[in-house]
Amino acid sequence: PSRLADAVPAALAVSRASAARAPGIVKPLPDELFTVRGTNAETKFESLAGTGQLTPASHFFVRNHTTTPRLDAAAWKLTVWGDGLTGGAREFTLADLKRLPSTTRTAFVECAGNGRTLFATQQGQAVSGTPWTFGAIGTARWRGVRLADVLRRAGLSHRAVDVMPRGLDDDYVTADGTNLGRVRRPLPLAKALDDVLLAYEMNGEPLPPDHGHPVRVLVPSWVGIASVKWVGDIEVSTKPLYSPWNTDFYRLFGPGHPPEGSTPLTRQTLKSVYELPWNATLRAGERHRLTGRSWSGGGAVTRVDISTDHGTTWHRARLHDVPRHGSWVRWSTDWRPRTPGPATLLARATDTTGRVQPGTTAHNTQGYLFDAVVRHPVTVE
Ligand SMILES: Nc1nc2c(c(=O)[nH]1)N[C@H]1C(S)=C(S)[C@@H](COP(=O)(O)O)O[C@H]1N2
Ligand SMILES: [Mo]
Repeated sequence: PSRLADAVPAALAVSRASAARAPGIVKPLPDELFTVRGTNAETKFESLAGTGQLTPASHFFVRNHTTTPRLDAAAWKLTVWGDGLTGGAREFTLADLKRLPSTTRTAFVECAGNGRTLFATQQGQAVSGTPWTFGAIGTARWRGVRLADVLRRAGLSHRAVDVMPRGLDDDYVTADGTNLGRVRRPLPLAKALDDVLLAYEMNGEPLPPDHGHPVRVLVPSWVGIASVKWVGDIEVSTKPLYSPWNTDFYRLFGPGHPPEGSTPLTRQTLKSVYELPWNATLRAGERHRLTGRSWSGGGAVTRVDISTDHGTTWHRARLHDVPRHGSWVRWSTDWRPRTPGPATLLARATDTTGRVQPGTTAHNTQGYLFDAVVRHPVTVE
């Protein structure tokens, strides 16, 4: 036992002791920050209170189909290949990417299934998939190179229509034993050339192992599956590309949708969440400052309305961030509950496209894109 070990603060020692384990996630997952769900770790939304606009890597949710691979940045290479290139395949090392002009942007990554359990708990509907509450989202400052610059350097043909990044993590085998191969999802060329990054930094540090080290794709405002981690190759094609991640998954299925599902999901939807535990207890007769966050894949959130009387009356929350597309806004509101008993807190966002969160979300069997106003239960004592 060294002096250094003795010097570990008691609080940290306790959180280590109560850290759950997810098979294959590298970073610590202390109970106060994460709920482990299979191979994934969901951020406890209340733990974001006071973290600022950017989610520290220590708090950022992890969605792994398998396990975090340990990749050597010095040996890593990106292969760009396919009939959508004018020449042959091209390889890029990390040093090659870092020699290209860099771009930095703040963007959230949110799983398409974030909020999924609310289909069951708030709407009484059965859905399949990881039972996330609201913590399958984080916002970070990403630095990297524009995918457009890499594709052009690789010799992009004017006939290319789709690109498909693929991860270097293990093949994904479903519960029934079907091997779907490595995680990969096509992106239309128009989006790939617009604002997509090959990111090598998160919040000013090299990408941590769990978030795609050394390089991940970052597709602003789109469902998280588009932001392929640990990218190893990108196919560029003159024909539309398919993978299970844009055919069997990440489409809307169920009544009201064609048998093959909707078109593949692209932009994220609109949500508002309180930074408060579910069933939190609040004292009657005291003034509470309630805080939360709202975001939209469609545009910046410009307005958040609050109701504590089941939607009879609404008032505006104070916004604490400049509304920006692709990011979230923090907000607060003061509440002095008078009578003890159960209460429900509502928050409803509006974005620059004029979209407002609805009262219910149309059902889809895989529970994607929940956007309804959440009825957050609390107890007043
Ligand atoms: N290679 C690879 N990329 C991946 C995944 C994965 O399992 N493997 N999961 C995807 C999904 S479904 C989401 S929601 C995001 C999660 O990113 P994070 O773990 O950095 O929060 O990564 C996406 N990229
Ligand atoms: Mo996801």
